[in-house]
Amino acid sequence: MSQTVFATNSPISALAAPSAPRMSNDEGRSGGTTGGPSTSVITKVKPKTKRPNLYRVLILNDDYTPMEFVVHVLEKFFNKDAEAATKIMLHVHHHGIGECGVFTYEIAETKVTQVMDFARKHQHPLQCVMEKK
Ligand code: TYC
Repeated sequence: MSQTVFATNSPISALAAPSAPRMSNDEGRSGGTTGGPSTSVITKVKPKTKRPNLYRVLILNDDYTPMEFVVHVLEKFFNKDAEAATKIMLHVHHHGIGECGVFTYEIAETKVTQVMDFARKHQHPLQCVMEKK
């Protein structure tokens, strides 16, 4: 009687040994009572940490939104100090578009919604978008 024991590739075994080759062990298991042949299967446990997709949040220039409002938006939603916020605002003013920050999908989406809602509430046409990096 032989028994093949397959090592699992479960998250638990991955945690226990992130990259070491693992060999199953069939010693001492039932099913080998006749002393017949036994086999082992070696499985390589692949480290499986995935980097998240990242998204740029961008603001667009327009002719009507006051510069001070854009600076305020950058301070309020993107944690920029006055100097960094002013620099970004002027970049957008001169080049048409500029980066507020880089975030995972859900955070980027939330920032875009927050900025768009805030701009609408104050009746400014400021546009904010996200793009995959
Ligand atoms: N161009 C605007 C003005 O002259 C200022 C501005 C800057 C607007 C950046 C939007 O994303 C923007 N008042």
